[in-house]
Amino acid sequence: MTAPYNVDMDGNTRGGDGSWDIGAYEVGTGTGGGSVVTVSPITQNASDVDPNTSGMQVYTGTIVQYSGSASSSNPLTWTWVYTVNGGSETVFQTGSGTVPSISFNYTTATAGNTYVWTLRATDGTTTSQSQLTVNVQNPPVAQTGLSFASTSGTITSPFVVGSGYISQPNETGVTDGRQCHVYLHYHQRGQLCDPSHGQCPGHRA
Ligand SMILES: [Ca+2]
Repeated sequence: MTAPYNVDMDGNTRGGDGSWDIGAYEVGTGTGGGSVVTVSPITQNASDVDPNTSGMQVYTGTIVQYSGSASSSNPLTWTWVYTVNGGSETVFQTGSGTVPSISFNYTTATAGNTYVWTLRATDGTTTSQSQLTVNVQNPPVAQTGLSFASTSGTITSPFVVGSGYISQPNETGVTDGRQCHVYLHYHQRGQLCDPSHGQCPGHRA
């Protein structure tokens, strides 16, 4: 509509929030709108790895998905932000409409850090937010022996997993182009040695 019919008696643009409101006033914009923005609590798909410490703890090497939602009768703009150890805010992702879940990779470099995640939503007038505090820890190190659960792994054909073993049901050779890569990542202090090849360097029987 052309002026002066495009604004209400308070000067708010009619239809400015995407809907043409019934009556003399545009609802939801300006000081008299009384808009309500609701933001749900933030949830994450990783469990609290340290039940003996208050708050939420995750291990390094974990990719954690964060979810939340925001609602209002007006169109919303949302922002996922985080701080590290009380520092300034970093915008992780922002947009409008439905709030998407996000994934964050807690690399080994994040050990010992405290992250505060914030999901913030605004309709231009009212802003609401939810927060979740997360402490990042190194995963536990095997104390005795060399048997411990791997934190991650990928098995590809022709290898299969069954009964606690990795095996290959069909024989293949080097000429078939098949290769077996075994990567061992361990945090045990000392040296990994093979007793069948005699004394290990630095090892005293
Ligand atoms: Ca805890």
